[in-house]
Amino acid sequence: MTVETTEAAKAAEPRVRRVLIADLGAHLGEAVHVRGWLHAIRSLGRTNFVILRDGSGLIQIVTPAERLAQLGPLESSVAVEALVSADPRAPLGVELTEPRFAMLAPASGPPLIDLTKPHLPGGLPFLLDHASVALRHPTRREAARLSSALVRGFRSELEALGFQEVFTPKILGTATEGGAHVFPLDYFGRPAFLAQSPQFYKQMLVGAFERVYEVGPVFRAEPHDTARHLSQYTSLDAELGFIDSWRDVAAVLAHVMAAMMASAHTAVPSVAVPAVPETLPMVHFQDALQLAGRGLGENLDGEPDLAPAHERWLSEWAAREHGSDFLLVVGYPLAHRPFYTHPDPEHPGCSASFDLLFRGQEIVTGGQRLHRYTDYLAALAARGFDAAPYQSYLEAFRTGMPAHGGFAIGLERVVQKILGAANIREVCLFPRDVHRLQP
Ligand code: AMO
Repeated sequence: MTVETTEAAKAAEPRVRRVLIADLGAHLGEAVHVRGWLHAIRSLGRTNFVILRDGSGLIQIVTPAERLAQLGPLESSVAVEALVSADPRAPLGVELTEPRFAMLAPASGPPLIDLTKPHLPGGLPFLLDHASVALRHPTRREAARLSSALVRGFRSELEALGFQEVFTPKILGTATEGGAHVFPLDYFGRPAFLAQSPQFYKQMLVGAFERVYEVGPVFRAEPHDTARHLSQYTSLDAELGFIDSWRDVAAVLAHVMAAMMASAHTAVPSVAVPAVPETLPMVHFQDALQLAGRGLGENLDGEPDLAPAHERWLSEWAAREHGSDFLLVVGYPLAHRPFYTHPDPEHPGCSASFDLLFRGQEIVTGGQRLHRYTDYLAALAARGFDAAPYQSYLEAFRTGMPAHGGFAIGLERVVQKILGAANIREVCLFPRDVHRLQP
């Protein structure tokens, strides 16, 4: 049997419809046409196995020795006609036998990265530099599957709750989360910025739709070269009107988080996803400082924020005290939240806002917003900001804007913590950071 040409493979295509590897179990005893990449070749004594990989999975092909020599280098793409035979040891319960291979696109040589091992060799920078090859490895594709499953859960729960999906601009005339960490750009001769968040737009759209959500990229000119900061990440935003307090927002967040985890569990059963308590355990910011301070033997009185070490300690505390991987820290000092944040009427100087910690890391920020025009003018003035650049945003608050609030989930941080990845870049297909602009 010879390796057919690409033309011959094309001519053969209509005769046998292509079957995806994940679906082969349903074709036991049938002759099938599959396509994929030559993932690995294993020889066990007199038996040789070609492992073929397509977008859906891996399959073992029992291959006579004389046909092995005709195959191209690993990672070549090929078409295979073969018989689906039972193999109780295989994950799908089947293997392929009696194969006929046709070359579709030969690799020009052995792949730069050895994809045949259970774990990818090479350090993270090397794997990121060669992402187009490294991402072919099954372990590197897990994060992408998990990300899309989490987004599906986010969307479906919010749709069920009557939220409208919206798509807002990513080129803005003003910064939304403060002037630092913003990417400036030249917009036809005028200064503009890449959106740090859809914050202003989701608030304005509460006036139109009452409940809105968005899944989209946001940009932060993060100078920090840390394991949890990217310059571009995926923000899962929601905003809703007619709330009584930030507690209504936190309740929606708990539902959404549970739906995201359920969706992840269904789509990627091999990954252990955390249980989400119906009511998220919470601790007030001041108490969180004292707890973490005592726990770590530090005096944190008067600290404006929790450092990463404190977040880690608080998460361990929540796991011990509440049996929860999640902890809401509520009531951050108002002075350290963005100007649109609503004060907490019950705690002077504190904001009606929260962060959600998950396994030692902040993954969500949310809360109630100011909704009266005059409150916005006062908040901007208190920070020494000129109100003029914000006029089109502020217009919404002159026109009967109800009490409202929302939250934003950092998708990559959630995936990082579910998978236990040491670095956020491991779970992002093509990360952007202070050093990385390629690929
Ligand atoms: P915040 O700025 O806290 O809030 O961002 C919300 C969430 O986004 C994630 N995040 C990041 N992830 C990766 N790399 C980064 N550089 C990065 N920065 C932030 C975190 C964080 O919790 N408008 C508000 C949200 C709101 O109140 O609705 C905002 O953007 O998971």
